[in-house]
Amino acid sequence: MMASSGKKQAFGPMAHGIISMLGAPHVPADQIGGSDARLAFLGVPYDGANVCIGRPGSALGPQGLRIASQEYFSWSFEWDVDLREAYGLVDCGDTRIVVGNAERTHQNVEADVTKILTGGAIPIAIGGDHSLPIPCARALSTFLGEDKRMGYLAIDAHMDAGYSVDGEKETNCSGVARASELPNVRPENVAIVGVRGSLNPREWLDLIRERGISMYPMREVKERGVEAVLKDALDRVWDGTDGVYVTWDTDSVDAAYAPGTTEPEPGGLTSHEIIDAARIIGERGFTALDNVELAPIYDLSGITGKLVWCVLAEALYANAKARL
Ligand SMILES: [Mn+2]
Repeated sequence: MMASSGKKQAFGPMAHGIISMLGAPHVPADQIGGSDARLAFLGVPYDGANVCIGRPGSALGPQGLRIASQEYFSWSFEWDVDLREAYGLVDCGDTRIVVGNAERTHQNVEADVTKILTGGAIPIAIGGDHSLPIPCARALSTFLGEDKRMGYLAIDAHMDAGYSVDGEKETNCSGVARASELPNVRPENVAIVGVRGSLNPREWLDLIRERGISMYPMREVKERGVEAVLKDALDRVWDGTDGVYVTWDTDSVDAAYAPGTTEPEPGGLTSHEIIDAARIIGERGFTALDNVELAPIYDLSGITGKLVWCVLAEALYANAKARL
């Protein structure tokens, strides 16, 4: 449809057909290689590795984010970038979940993320609980190869440095522990931003200190500002590395701005700050990205889903402007 100016009209029906991320076409992960996609969303509706916290619900995260994304257009006046045009955006749908088995579910995630990477697209994985970066970072590590180096940035209220929980190693609080064990990840290229509160047991801090991982607690973010801290953290994860995995836990945001998460924590980033952080990360670049622990069942006004979409979109707009 043409607008009166003669240009293609953007204000058409926003949501129609099958609900996908931003209404993007559905392209299965194994067909990314034959498509023009440069960025692919992958849903992982799984919260079965949730061992550290009391509330389920993040399995509905991908569905919730797809619905929230329907509220937005793909073009932003602030960036003059159209996400669907810039990235040939697609939605791979959801990874096949193996009920009751985190390892086999993670194998499926790893296979799908590997297909997206080898197909030439940036994977954006949507959880699901915070075990999600374990298979995703493993896929990126293997994709880069042992002769290349990889950085890992976590934005999270929690250190997630649990070596194991009751013998389980692929849990929602082990992401940083597993990432820092990957063969081409050096601990000095691992950084965590936004940690706060006493849901962080002593042994997690011990592991972080023993391995030499950088942590920027929320108190430091408040004192120095999100821009200064993010720039330091990005300098570390990009120092001598060939790719960076970014994992973003919704609970890094203050509970007042992001109630729709499994473990809402007070005293976190404001919505302004997390959007700024996304812009800074997008400008510096990322090789793969996730969002985890969005739990629509606690998101009574739908604001958390909208925030998660806006933050991801900001990172993608900034990345497109800087390098596409
Ligand atoms: Mn967390």
